[in-house]
Order: sequence, then structure tokens, then C-alpha cells
Amino acid sequence: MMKRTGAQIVWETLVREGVDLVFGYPGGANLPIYDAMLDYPVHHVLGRHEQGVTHMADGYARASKRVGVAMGTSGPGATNMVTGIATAMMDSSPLVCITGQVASKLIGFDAFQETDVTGITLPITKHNYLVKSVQEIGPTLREAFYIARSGRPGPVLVDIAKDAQQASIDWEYDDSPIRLPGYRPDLRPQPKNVQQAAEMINSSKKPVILAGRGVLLSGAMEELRQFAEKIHAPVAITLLGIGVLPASHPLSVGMMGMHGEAWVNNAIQEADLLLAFGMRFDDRVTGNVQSYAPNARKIHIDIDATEINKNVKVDIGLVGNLKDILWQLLPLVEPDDHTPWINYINEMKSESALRDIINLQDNGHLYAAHVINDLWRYTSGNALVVTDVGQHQMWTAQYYPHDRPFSMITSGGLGTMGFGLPAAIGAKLACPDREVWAIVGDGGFQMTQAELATTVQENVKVNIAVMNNGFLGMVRQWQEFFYDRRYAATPMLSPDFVKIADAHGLTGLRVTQRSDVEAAVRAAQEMPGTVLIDFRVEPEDSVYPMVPAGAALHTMIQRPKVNNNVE
Ligand SMILES: Cc1cc2nc3c(=O)[nH]c(=O)nc-3n(C[C@H](O)[C@H](O)[C@H](O)COP(=O)(O)OP(=O)(O)OC[C@H]3O[C@@H](n4cnc5c(N)ncnc54)[C@H](O)[C@@H]3O)c2cc1C
Ligand SMILES: Cc1ncc(C[n+]2csc(CCOP(=O)(O)OP(=O)(O)O)c2C)c(N)n1
Ligand SMILES: [Mg+2]
Repeated sequence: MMKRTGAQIVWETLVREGVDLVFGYPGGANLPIYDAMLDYPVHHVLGRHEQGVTHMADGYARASKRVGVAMGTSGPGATNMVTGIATAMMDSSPLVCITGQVASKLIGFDAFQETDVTGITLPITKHNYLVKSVQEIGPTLREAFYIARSGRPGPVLVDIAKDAQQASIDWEYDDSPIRLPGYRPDLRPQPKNVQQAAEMINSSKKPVILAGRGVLLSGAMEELRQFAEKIHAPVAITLLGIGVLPASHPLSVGMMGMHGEAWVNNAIQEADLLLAFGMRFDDRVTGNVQSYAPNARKIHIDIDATEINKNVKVDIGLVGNLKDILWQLLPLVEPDDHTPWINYINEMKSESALRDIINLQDNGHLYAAHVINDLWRYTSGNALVVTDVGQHQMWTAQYYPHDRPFSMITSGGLGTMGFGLPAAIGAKLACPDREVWAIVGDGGFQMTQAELATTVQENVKVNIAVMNNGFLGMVRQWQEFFYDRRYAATPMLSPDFVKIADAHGLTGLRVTQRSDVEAAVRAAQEMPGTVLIDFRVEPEDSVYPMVPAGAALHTMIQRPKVNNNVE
């Protein structure tokens, strides 16, 4: 036993959990933790706003498959973290967020910078704790890591009163197994249900696999491939599942949902069996659930029992870790080539090509889709791409195909503008050897633009492609389609982004025509620090296809045929 302060216990426990990098921002209520930090082998990244800090930890977690750690002080520090925590919660990203709280005897008296952060974050954390005594710090943090990473991952917040950080006890790290009665992250399906699922699969003529982020979280990419190849079923992916099967794999058909490929949505609507693997039937994926895949029987595999029958009623729900369940299913399913079905989907695909903007010749306009596709080409499809939220996010999903998992990071469930740059910083720190690109909109970038300074202070190179259309483009698109082109509050004036880069001692480049895209991308790749490229793209282009919110999945607004689209 050694005498330790609560603050020292925080760091010793973090180090024992394998943490060597934390993202944070100091203040009065976490000063003891910050003071103790200097004695531990942990690198601290100082962000410019606690929202940015939390997104960095999230980007780090998504890229590294480890738990991300974010820290903030009480009151405004903690409330600034709320958006980052909710973002992580919606996309099942494992975080441990450690906030300082006012001294325990002051709690409840509106003390300086007091806020009830456990109350505020109760619905947006997987679990949270208020720690008022030094004795609780070690065990609570161990539980927090365990809960964050086990089962369906998610953010856990630990709020630690200042006096608990300062008090001392005789302490030793306890590495006994964690037991939490009532918490069952390791459920397994009944063998008879697995058997039934296999029979349903074997009798299907028109199956579609719906692969989601659960495939990544389960590490079931190889099992997914084997399964899909054995039953020869097309694999559609969610936005958050991009990369779970290589986009170039012959069975990979593309993204489903509101901005998914037309042939994918039509195939889902006509399927006789949907196999949902680690995806949660988000409304962006299903459209109107009443008319969703009306002829399909449905099998849902998910680690979280509450997801089964939540959005879409299914015939069989298998609760457990996808990878394990696929291993159980693999020997039970019979090979089938489903050739007529695959051919039919491929025919639909070739019809859609007529409407694909990628097939539009360079006509002097700079289209974001072309820029993103060029970026894919000049990075050989190998970059780790982090997006912000909006049209550019959807174009990235459509025109930057990924052959590797863990290569596309984006805020799907909460759709948090401002996520892109800080999450890219976290991702680059997780994968220093990878080429990282943040693809952001002019609007969202300005929400966390301050984190440019973090890239400089931390010497982190992320390249930034601003798809500058002068609009809050995705909202403008809705106004164009559904509000009679009344552009209320969507035209946006931006600062000169090249000068913004310059003010940080970084390189900024501007591109206004397609022929200049390559040189700018190459320059960004070669320069040592962060490079920002201001792509002045077409102001009023829209993302197609689009399923209007609440409409049936097959009722998509399609791009007019591109031959007629030349202006
Ligand atoms: C502007 C905008 C437009 C969008 N348009 C689209 C669109 O067109 N198409 C689209 O797909 N998305 C779209 N989205 C994203 C959408 O909102 C959802 O975030 C996304 O569809 C969720 O994907 P998911 O279900 O794969 O991932 P998640 O929401 O992360 O769900 C993962 C599921 O996997 C389960 N799971 C986790 N671990 C395991 C495990 N080990 N084993 C088994 N299961 C596990 C979880 O319990 C959860 O149910 C859009 C978002 C924005 C912001
Ligand atoms: C924090 C936040 N506020 C508002 C929105 C609503 N919203 C969704 S997309 C969008 C427009 C984004 O504009 P921009 O960043 O320029 O990207 P673009 O759509 O033009 O590519 C807005 C305002 C949001 N998703 N997040
Ligand atoms: Mg914009």
C-alpha cells in the first residue's frame, strides 16, 4: 500500500487501463488532476474547446478501437462536453469522460461553476458516476472503462469532486475481475434460434445483408465476407458500416437509405430476406417503416437486446456478439449462387449510371462529388477520411469508396456539425502512419475551426478539404425540394479560409476548377504540416438520390439524367 491522492489514483488507474493519450482542458475543479498528470507517462492534448476535446477522444476511439479519454472542468467545461458525449452515445463510441466537480460539501449550493453534469448527461451516457470520496475513485474508473468498452460500447462519465481529488489514502491498484450485477454484456442466442435463422436463410431466393457499424465493433469483417460469399448474397452497408466489406468486392452493392444507392434501396424493397448485422434500422435507413421491405422476412443480429424489434419488427432476433454468431451460423448455411437476383441488382445499377454526376464531363463547374472522387484517386483510396455533417458528408459516402475498415469516421446518429476537424485530429493521433483527410463543409468547419491551433501546437498533420459552397448546403437542399426554394438562413458568408490557415502558420490553398484539384492534393500530401484546401464548389448542387423524410424507401428523388444537367 502506498499513500496516494485521489488525483494520483486517477492517473495510476488510467495508466493501468493502457491509456497513454488523453484529450482535455483544465480549470479550477480539475486542477489537482492536472497537477498530478505531470508525474505520469501520459500525453495530454490541449484542445481549444471541450466540444473539440470530446470529439478528438471520439475520433481517437473510432480509429484506434481503444477507449478515448476526455477531460474537462466543472460547470461550463462539462456542459461544453455534452455535444461530444451525445455524438459518441449515438454512434456507440467508447469514451471515458472525466470531469472535475466542486467540493462535495458545496454540491447543491450553486457553488462557483457547479453544474449537475451527471443529471445532464444521464440520457446521453451509457452510464455515469458522481464520485464524492477518494476511496471510490479507483474502483469507479475501472468500472467506467469496463462499461465503456464491453457489450455495446458507449461513453461513460465520471464526475469527481475536487476534495476527493485532493484527499489521500493508502491505496493499491485492484485488478480483480469486475462484477456488476444486472449488467450482462455477454448474452448469447439459443442454438435453436440460430438453427431457425439458418433454415430461413437457406430457403431465401432474394436475400440482402445489411451490414452496419456493429460489424466493425465486433471485428467481424472476415466472417461477414465468408458468410456473404458462402450464400452469395449482396451486402448493403449503412453510413457507419462503410469499409466493413471492401467496396470493390463483387458482392458489395453500396450504401442504403436516404442518400443510398437507388439499386440498393430497390433491392431492399424487393428482397425476400433481410439479414441485419450490427445495424439498428435508423430512420435514415428505413424511410417509412410501414412500407419498409414489405415482402422480406427479417433476421436481426445485435449485441443490444433493446435494438431487436425497436424500429423494425423482425422474425428472428439473435442477441450477442456478431462475430460469434456468424461463426455459429456459417456451418449451418448452404451455398447458393442467387444468380438471377444478383443479375437483377446489377441491371438496376447500370440504369442508375445515367444519373450519376461522376459521368458528367468537366463543364467548368467544380462539383463537390468530383473533388471527392478525385481525392479518392489521388490518395489511392487509402486515406483515413473523417467528415463533418451535411452534403459533403453524403458525397464522401458516395464518391470515396473504401476497401479497408476503420477508414471512414463520421457522425451518423447525432449528425453533429463541428465533428470533422477535431475527430480527424484524434484519428491521426491514433493512426500516425495513415494519411488523414478531414472533408468538411464551410458551415460545420467554422463551428470547431479553432482546433486548427491544436494541430499546430500538437504538430498533427491532418489535411482539410473544405467543400465551400457558400451555403448550409444540406438545409438549403431541403429548402429547395420541400420549402419552395425559400432560402431562410442558409446562405453563409465565410472568412477567407486561406488566410485563416495562414494566421495559424499553416498552408492554405484555393481551388476553383477541376484541373487544379490534383496539384492541390499533391501539395497537401507533400507539405509537412496541416494543409487546408478551400474548394469553391458549385453552390446549389444537391445530393441524389434522396428519399424524402418519412417516405417509402423506393420513392427516391433522382438526379435528372446528367446529359441534361449541363448548365
Ligand atoms: C445528413 C445525414 C444523412 C444520413 N443518411 C444516411 C443514409 O442515407 N444511409 C445510412 O445508412 N445512414 C445515413 N445516416 C446515418 C444514420 O443516421 C445512422 O447513423 C446510421 O444509419 C447508423 O448506422 P448503423 O446502424 O450501422 O450504426 P450504429 O448506429 O452505430 O448501430 C450499430 C449497431 O450495432 C450493434 N452492435 C455494436 N456492437 C456489436 C457487436 N459486437 N455485435 C453485434 N452488434 C453490435 C449496436 O448495438 C447497434 O445496434 C445519415 C446521417 C446524416 C447526419
Ligand atoms: C450542430 C448542428 N447544427 C445544425 C445542424 C443542421 N444541419 C445539418 S447539415 C447542415 C448544413 C451544413 O452546412 P455545411 O457545413 O456548409 O455543409 P454542406 O451541407 O454545405 O456540405 C445543417 C445546418 C447540425 N447537423 N448540427
Ligand atoms: Mg456548405
